[in-house]
Amino acid sequence: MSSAKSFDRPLNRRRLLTRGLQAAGLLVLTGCDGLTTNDTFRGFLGNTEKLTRRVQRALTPKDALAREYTDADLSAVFPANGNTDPNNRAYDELAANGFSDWRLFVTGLVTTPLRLSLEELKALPFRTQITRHDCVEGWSAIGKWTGVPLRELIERAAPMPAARFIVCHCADLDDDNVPYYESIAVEDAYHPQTILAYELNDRPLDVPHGAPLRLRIERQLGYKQAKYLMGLELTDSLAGFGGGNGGYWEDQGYEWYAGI
Ligand SMILES: Nc1nc2c(c(=O)[nH]1)N[C@H]1C(S)=C(S)[C@@H](COP(=O)(O)O)O[C@H]1N2
Ligand SMILES: [Mo]
Repeated sequence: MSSAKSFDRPLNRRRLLTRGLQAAGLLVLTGCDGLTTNDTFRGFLGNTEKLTRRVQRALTPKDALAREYTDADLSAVFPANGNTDPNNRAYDELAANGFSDWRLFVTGLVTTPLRLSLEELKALPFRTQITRHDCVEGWSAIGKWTGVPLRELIERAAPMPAARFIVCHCADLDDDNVPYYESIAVEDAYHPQTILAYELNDRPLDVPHGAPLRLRIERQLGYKQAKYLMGLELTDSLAGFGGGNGGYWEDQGYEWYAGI
């Protein structure tokens, strides 16, 4: 990612689109039956099922699902972006052992802190989802992700009432040795498509794509999809982490929520 300029336009366009869809949903909610029989309007929505989905999105935007695709839609190549090797000796040692000594820590404002091996994570319920990744640099790719729903871990850790954010601590450092980190709202951990992925396209996650574990939070932009996870920390404030804006790119001016 070179400059903030390059992503201003796509973001604004996305916001406009979202507003348009919400407006469409709200229009239907006003109960104007005439609209649903109007051919032009119908054509725009496609069919009743889509109509229902859009109404739901307007009603409960927090629960709306990102679109899911099929195997036939998978991108031939899923690019690796940002840091593609953590540049960190401790990580290299873990990778050399096939991550058998790696542990994911869940700490902070939780009743039961967790320390989980990859094997333990793989023994938990899992979800597979084929979704589109959108990077603000202007590329997208469709990939199949398998991993443990973050909800499974957060429920086990039992957040304290004060917990508002989950900070993702990553293993990688940039060329100036600044660590990558990200954060999400605790409530977004309960979204069904928020998973900690250990497979991409039916294969164990490789180093360029974030081995051994990375976040997938499908209704948010590429930079929220934290790779090289080492720990999750629940907190009531983002002020004490990095530059205090909730993430590596956020500290350089990017938007925190980054919704698509
Ligand atoms: N730890 C870490 N996570 C990261 C990054 C990174 O540099 N380090 N880059 C982000 C960006 S900008 C994008 S677009 C995606 C790229 O994921 P990919 O390499 O699997 O395509 O990871 C995101 N998560
Ligand atoms: Mo990105």
